[in-house]
Amino acid sequence: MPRTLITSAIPYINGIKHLGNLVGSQLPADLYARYCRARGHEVMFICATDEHGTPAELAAAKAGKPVAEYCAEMWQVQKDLADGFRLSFDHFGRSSSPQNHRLTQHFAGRLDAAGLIDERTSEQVYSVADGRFLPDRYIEGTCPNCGFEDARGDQCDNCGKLLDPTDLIEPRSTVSGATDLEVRETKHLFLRQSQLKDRLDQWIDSQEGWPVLTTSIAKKWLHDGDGLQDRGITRDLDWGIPVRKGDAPWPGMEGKVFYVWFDAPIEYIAGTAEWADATGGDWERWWRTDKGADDVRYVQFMGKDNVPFHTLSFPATLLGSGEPWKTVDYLKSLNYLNYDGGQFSTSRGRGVFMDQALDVLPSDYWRWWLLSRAPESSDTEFTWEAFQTDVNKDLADVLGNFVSRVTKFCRSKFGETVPEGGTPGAPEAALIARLSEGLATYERHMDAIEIRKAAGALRALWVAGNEYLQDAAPWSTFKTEPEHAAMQIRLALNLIRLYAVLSRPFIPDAAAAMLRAMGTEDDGWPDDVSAALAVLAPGHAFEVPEVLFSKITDAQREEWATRFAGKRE
Ligand code: B3M
Ligand code: ZN
Repeated sequence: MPRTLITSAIPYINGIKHLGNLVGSQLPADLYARYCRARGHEVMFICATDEHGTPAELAAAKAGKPVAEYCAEMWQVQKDLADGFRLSFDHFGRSSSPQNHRLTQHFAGRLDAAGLIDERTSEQVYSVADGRFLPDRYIEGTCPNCGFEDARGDQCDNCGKLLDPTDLIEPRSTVSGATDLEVRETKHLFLRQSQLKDRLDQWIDSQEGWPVLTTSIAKKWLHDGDGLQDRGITRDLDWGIPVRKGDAPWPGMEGKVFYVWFDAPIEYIAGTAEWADATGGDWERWWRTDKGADDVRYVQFMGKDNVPFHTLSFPATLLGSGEPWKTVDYLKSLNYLNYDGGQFSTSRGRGVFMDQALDVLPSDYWRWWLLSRAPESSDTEFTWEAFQTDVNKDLADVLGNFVSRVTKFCRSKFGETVPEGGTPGAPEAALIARLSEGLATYERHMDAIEIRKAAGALRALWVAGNEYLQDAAPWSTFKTEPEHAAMQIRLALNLIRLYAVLSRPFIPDAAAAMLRAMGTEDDGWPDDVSAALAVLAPGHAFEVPEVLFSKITDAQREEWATRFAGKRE
């Protein structure tokens, strides 16, 4: 049985994600996990919340809650939304878990033992009033590049320039607004990535068939400018994983924590350990090549902005440890989804957020649209017009209508059981040939994680059934040759079951409703289309399902476009 480990980039804890975030990693990862399970793989699918760093601390402060309490609450909110979108994680973990503390400290200790960690003294802004250093977003001021007055310590949101807190003009603390700031010396740990440059370069070259988007980003970081930079992996913050060398304290590093991007990817491993602790499973056989993970295929999903961390920093941690950790085999990175002529914006509340989406329509509508239009080769755009058109055409007119016509016609002429009668002829043979070829295409695209192409191939299978039904026209054959009409309908009812099986990774709720209506639990992936179309035998009872997909009206479209254009509370 093939074994597939799948991870999705772990969303930051501070707030509800929008649909652009969802389609950037979690949703495509879920599609692939569901597909692999359907094909009989043993799958481990891990996601989690990314809980450390200044965004978490600041969001908690804004909510007026202790950061641990804020994170626990937001984890539950994100978990419920993931369930709402039917994201089928084997475990949805937390980067603040004890397992991640232990593993992160373990890796730091190993890297240090391998001579890959330097202690360096650097100058940082210290707030006398707050009694603390002000890293990253704890400090704001005027951008030296464009003059924007609310630039953050790590980046200017106006011109995009990456900044160091000491670059800011007229800096102030975002904790208290204090301006009596000093520059003080502080010691931090640096991961000597420059030492690992050749190993990383070779490791990337040894990967087969990685998407160009992925390798070109990694190579740029390895070779452009001064090449791969050493990276600070600690911060002067309270909330985070305390700096330790494995089980031992780290002299001089008391009161400091690891940088969020150091511990976040380690949570993929720790999340699997959380799963093991909760279920009695064995996580090492997924992650240690000396303990059975050598036959695992590991696939990661993420937005393109996360690629450098997954092609360089995280592999540097794993390879640098000198231990036999499993590294990624295939990395699927996605571009951005824009919203109606601009960007989704969390800070301005622009676009549709996961909770709002589920208030408006069930998850399958969103899953289908987002996946069938996934931003793979370039950025794509969500528009309400495109959403309405695709949902109405693909889901309501093509798939939904097929199911409803076939089941209703059968009920009215033959009753709610699969009818007996007639032998298939040339049109049925032609349909089976077309479906067989289409199925092979669908599998090829799913295997390659070409999401839009896979959606197109699935849609083509739905269309083939509709065209067959249109040509076969059992409603007219019934008048002269009821036996023949019975055969046509028997085939079409079986096709509903087959569509449920094949469509399930995209639209799991509709697929489940179709299987229920067909009165079967046989959801085995087809080896052979002919055999799959004979599963429901004459006499097998079925029911006419509720409407699977309703059309989106113009009035709804207009109302939603207005509602989501503006400011979210
Ligand atoms: N939380 C950024 C993001 O959500 C970051 C990903 C971490 S993956 C280890 O896009
Ligand atoms: Zn600027």
